Amino acid sequence: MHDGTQRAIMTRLKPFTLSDDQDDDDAVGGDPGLAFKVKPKTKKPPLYKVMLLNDDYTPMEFVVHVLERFFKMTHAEAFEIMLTVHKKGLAVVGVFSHEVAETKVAQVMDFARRHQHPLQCTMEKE
Ligand code: TYC
Repeated sequence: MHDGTQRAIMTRLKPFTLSDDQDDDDAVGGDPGLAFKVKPKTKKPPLYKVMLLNDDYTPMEFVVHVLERFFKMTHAEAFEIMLTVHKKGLAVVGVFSHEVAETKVAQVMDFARRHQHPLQCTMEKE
């Protein structure tokens, strides 16, 4: 699950009669009351927004560096997103699988802690 693989779902059909559904293309077996079809169902894995939160102490240049380093942004992109966080309080900096989002959050939080900045990074299901 959660990996985009196909799951076969057994779907019960209404008993069919001669007047409807005469092609029998979705019926398996001879007993109408026990007719099933196999419906392949694709399930997309959930995605998670990774967000940076504003604070009054983390230097702007540090946030720009974080965005370049961990989110592969250009300097111009990073500067723009940093300013959005500074003005609005937070911004989504990327959307990832659960595992990648968790790794990004941990990397940013660890990097900020090591540099003694209070920068906060969180994730939320999209
Ligand atoms: N508000 C900070 C300052 O004025 C800059 C900042 C931007 C901090 C974005 C955190 O996620 C952040 N130095």
